[in-house]
Amino acid sequence: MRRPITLLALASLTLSGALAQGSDDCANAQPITGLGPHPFDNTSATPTPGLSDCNGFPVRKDVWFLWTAPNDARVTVEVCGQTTLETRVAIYDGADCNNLAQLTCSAIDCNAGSNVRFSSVAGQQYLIRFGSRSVGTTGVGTFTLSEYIPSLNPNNGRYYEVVAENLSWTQARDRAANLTWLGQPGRLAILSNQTDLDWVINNLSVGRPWIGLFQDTNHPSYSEPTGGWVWLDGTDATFTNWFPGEPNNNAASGGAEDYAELFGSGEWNDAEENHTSTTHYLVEYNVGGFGTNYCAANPNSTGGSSAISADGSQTAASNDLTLTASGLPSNSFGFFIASRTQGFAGNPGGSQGNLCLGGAIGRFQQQIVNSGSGGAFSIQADLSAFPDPALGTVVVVPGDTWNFQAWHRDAVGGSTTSNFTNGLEIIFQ
Ligand SMILES: [Ca+2]
Ligand SMILES: [Ca+2]
Ligand SMILES: [Ca+2]
Repeated sequence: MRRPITLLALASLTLSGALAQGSDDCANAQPITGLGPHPFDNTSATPTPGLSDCNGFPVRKDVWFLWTAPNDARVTVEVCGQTTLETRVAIYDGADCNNLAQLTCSAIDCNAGSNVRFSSVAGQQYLIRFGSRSVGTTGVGTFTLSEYIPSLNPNNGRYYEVVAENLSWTQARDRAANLTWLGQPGRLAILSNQTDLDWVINNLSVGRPWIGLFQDTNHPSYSEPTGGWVWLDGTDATFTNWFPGEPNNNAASGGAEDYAELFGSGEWNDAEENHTSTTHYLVEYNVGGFGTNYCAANPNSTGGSSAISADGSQTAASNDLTLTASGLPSNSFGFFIASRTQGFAGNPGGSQGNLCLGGAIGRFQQQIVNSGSGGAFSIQADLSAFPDPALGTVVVVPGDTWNFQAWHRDAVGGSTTSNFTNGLEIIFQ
């Protein structure tokens, strides 16, 4: 009589495991593979004791999955339309339940269009911890894993991504720096000219994100509320787009407001570091770009300042260097200049801009270009024939350091003048 009961008990256990749709315990996390929908059921799940690591909140009545990533990608976990349960989802790198390395965690608010997203590496495993947001609720449904592709801004070659996670500015900055896309690290977006800002507002649903702008209280021009605002790349905020009455350094808590958030209108507000209404953060990936910008550009007639960037290859032998100037006034002529030496001269020859090169300055004069309607131009720079005022042309070799800038025409107050981008230093390999 005992034998059938034992078998029945065993069958019941096996059946229960197969239909678990997520394991109650991390140590037995249910293996899943592939993109697409995966069923969950946390109706009989119990809490993981002491694990309130979702920005200070627990993932209640959690069930665990161990997902093996099919490829390198940004991956979105989405539940909206697939369950009535208000969920909270945490993602951990690897399979080690004793040393959980959290990548992200968030409540998913379908009214706000939010989701949870993380970077995956082919063949690596990730723990997905799925549970309820509110006390006393449980549910069933599916969550869907899909590949996410950040949006390319063709004007500047950068990819953008809005992340829905309610973090402090500093937490968001650090999270962004740990994201990767096409091999490039992310950063909170630098919207240092009208062109880049307009593209973001016209092409992305931004929510209410943090951006890469903060007030440096050690800056020589620091003063409240408007002085000392700098971007994460170290450049001063010469172009600004504050909401009327902002910045006001006037937090509801009574504290300082030294961090910038972006409104859907494109306008900015200074906010306190832990501002809870800032529910998203805006990430940019400077894919393909290399070199180091230096020497700030003065604002041009767009209200913003222009910037120079490089892509292609940093290897001299590849002879593949594209120089791009963006944030320019539309339909303006210009050209690129190069020197082995950095320098600084304000308003040279009556220009509105700063010359950031010194020494012998050569001009890629055969390549006069026009910024067109997009306010940007670029050239292929021939590394076998760099301009040199004394020698005519020189060949770029590994170990060479070169500095670049673009000069461009501008029209200010009805008179024709000129301006410069910031500088860019490249060390060739
Ligand atoms: Ca559990
Ligand atoms: Ca302030
Ligand atoms: Ca404010």
